[in-house]
Amino acid sequence: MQVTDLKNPALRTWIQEWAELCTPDHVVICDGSKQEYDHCCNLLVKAGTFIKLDAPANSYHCRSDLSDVARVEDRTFICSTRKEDAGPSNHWHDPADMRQVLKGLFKGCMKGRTMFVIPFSMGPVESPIAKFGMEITDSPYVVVNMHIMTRVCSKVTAKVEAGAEFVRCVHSVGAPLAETQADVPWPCAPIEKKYITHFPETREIISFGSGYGGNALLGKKCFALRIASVQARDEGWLAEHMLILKLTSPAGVVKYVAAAFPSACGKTNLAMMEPTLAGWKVETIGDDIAWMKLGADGRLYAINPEAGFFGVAPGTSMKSNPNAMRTLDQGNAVFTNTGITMDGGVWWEDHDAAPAPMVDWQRRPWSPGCGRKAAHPNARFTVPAAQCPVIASEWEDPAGVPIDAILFGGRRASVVPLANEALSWEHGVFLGATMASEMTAAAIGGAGQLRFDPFAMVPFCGYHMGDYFAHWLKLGAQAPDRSRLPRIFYVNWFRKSPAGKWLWPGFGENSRVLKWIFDRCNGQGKAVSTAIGNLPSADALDLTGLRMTDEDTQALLAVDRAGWLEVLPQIEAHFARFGNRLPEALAKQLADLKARLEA
Ligand code: O2Y
Ligand code: MN
Repeated sequence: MQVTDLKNPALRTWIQEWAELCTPDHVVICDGSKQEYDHCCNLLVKAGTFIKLDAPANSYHCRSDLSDVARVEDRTFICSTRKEDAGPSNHWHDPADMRQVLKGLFKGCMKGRTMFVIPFSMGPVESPIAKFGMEITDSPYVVVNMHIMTRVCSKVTAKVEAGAEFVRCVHSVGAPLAETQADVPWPCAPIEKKYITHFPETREIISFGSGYGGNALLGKKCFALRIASVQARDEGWLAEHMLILKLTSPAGVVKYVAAAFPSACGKTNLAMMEPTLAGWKVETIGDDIAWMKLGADGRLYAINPEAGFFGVAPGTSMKSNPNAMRTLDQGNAVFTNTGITMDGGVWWEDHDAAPAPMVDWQRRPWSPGCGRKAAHPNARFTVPAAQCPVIASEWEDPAGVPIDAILFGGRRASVVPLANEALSWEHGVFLGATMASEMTAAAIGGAGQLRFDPFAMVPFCGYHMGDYFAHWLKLGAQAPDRSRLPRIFYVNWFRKSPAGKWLWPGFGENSRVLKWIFDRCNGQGKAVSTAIGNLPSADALDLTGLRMTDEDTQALLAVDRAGWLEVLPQIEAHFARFGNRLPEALAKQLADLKARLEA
């Protein structure tokens, strides 16, 4: 299909205007076909970006530039008309000024390259919760990864042609090619020219200068979280940084759980977990993002808007996440910035295979003990979710799945117990709003200081987080039947003894906590009412087969009153950042907690 074939003038003009500004050599409208995927992979092999691997099947190794290896939060902007609407957690920029800056950068930026126009759906195309996007990009790497991570298809083009709404996404690696200039394997712009910009009022994303992950695959963090959080606020639903899992009891009863943890807390591992408790089953709906809407029956229904996993490779192993390893064994994956073994496979730190001489992520010779890491710490795999051996059969149900429990959590070596059930929806929102991890001694602020990441959304909320808290409260207040809303829990797998020993084994043993959560949602499961919430009573957690001392169990399930009282001023300071946009109800939750602790 040619641009001139497009009948929708809004779509056609938008593409033509960007093509006029960027001056690409060619414009291609993508169709999501296998030929298109293979063609882009071949282009990337020719350019030296990809190497076809011998194993797993139909998979590629990709290396990025040294300077382009992760999301760049300092170069990520929310360009709302009013600065106060972006809030204290975002970098704001005036939208008109930013458009001027971008116009300068995009002028001629695709010279010597092909402009691809990618029609994609976040969520199953026919789902009432799904939303469409069009991404203009000059990166075949983005085309390949969007094929895996979203639903790229001509059906979306047809729907947009027929008038369906779409989010306008524009991306360039920011590296035009002069007439005779040879390309490099990973074209990108220097850091000061990288701009990951969001225009929430017009639902636009414009990204310049980076080809990596969340900076360039605009369906993921930019659309499915930053823009979608604004759409969700305006339309009365939730766009969240949450995994979704299906939990089945030995009796065959199913509960669906959504869970928010900050990056690097094992979300993908939990989403694909192998329970150690006999007869229990965990299946995956999604590992990173959940879009949730109240259904006509008053329950909260969730879809995974993505179609693949963009997981962090280092640390992924048969111990930490056997189902991710099995998903990768099926092939059809892209491995970005991992090591390459001598037999044409991939390797990363904590991989199951013993380290042996290989080629590192920058394709330099590497051997164990050489003092460098073989994989970049943010090395990633992109792989279709459908290949996961524990993907739930209903993961693409257009209606979504009804959520029974919402989990929040962070890395807390002290104070916070293993599991805690909120006393109410408002208390649950308070737990989400006070999500935090402890900083290590090396981090600024020192050990014991908390880094707050409310709802794990600080890098991803497209508007003022005070208003975001209010939106969560409003959804609860407006629910037709509050008893049908999910119950909210706070979990902490990372508790340590004063001597620094992990108190909880984690991984598949987390199924013991999921069982208690399941029981609570089923109107069973014993809990003790405490000042901080409803905690599992010592006999409510199934610890059979675990060699835990009574002392450790007690430490995991106790209320550390003194510790909580010490934490309160940090919560107060955290809340103060939101000024008069902090909902009264959350200030009241904090005051009530203080009163209960001091009683
Ligand atoms: O560095 C990147 O671009 C990837 S960040 C990412 C990728 C997958 C899932 N979550 C995240 C995250 O930062 O939360
Ligand atoms: Mn994430």
